[in-house]
Amino acid sequence: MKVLIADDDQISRMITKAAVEQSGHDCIVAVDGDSAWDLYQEHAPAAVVTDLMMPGLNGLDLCRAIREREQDTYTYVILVTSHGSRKDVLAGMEAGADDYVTKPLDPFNLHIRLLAAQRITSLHADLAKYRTALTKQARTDPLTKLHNRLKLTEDLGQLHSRSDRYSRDYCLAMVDVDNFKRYNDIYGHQAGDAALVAIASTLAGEVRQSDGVYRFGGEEFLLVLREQTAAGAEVVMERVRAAVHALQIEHSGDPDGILTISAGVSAFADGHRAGTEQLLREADLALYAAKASGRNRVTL
Ligand code: GH3
Ligand code: MG
Ligand code: MG
Ligand code: MG
Repeated sequence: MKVLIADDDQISRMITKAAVEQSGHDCIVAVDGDSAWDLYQEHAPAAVVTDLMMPGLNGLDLCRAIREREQDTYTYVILVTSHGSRKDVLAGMEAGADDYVTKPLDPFNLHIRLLAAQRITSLHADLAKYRTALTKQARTDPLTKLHNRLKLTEDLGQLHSRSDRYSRDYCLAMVDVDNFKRYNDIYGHQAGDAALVAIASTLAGEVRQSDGVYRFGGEEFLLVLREQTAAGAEVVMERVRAAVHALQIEHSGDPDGILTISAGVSAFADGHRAGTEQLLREADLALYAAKASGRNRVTL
């Protein structure tokens, strides 16, 4: 572990440093609370062993500052108290310390506490990893591996407020697979799933890295095209439509004999700075028009 030691007394510092190193950990040493706080922010140590009484920022202040700042990582804090009075210990634990040792420091005593520190910080690290994975999983569609609707809501909210504030354009394209119910009926649900996966990766491959492709529902996808005018979005979506057609997925239940998509586009632009709900509705209406006028096409 990386261990930060904070003590204003030189002899105590040396004793603590020797004990921490003897326990097999790397040391960063601070001569007072303020420099400890600077070093903490710079090095993100796994554990802190701090003196209680220091000029400037004292051990309690340091504890509070650490607890206020930390988010995904956990820092294990051990207080070193001079007299071990109950009042000091209580104040320290209340300020966020995990444990304490008393001076004169017994290296063995510190060693076993650092073992606990290691276990706790590694548990926290596992937890953070788990949380990150879950957050990602909750926003991913398991079939297509595209982002799902939850992620869309979050991303679109962000993009919208930024675009609104800085007067930027963006477009939405609602995509729906044509005659897909019949496709499932003819080729089976598994083939239907495979077709959705192929279409999803084609959609993702045809737009910019900065654009977003989301599975909106069953066989519906939503594309978020950043920095794009309606005319530009129409060109992009026409290319996307052609790319799906070019997959040449056979569909005997379709008039062309090929599995195709239709798309409806709406734009957030000067003169039309509608809210996200409204833009989604508009894209959906445009999609409906694309379906009504024959499918395998893009409508604004
Ligand atoms: P339209 O051209 O008007 O869109 O006709 P459609 O048949 O595609 O429209 P409809 O909404 O009637 O049917 C959608 C079909 O999509 C029905 C449903 O079984 C299928 N579907 C939705 N999600 C999935 C999925 O995850 N896997 C498979 N295989 N099929 C799905
Ligand atoms: Mg001191
Ligand atoms: Mg549909
Ligand atoms: Mg459909």
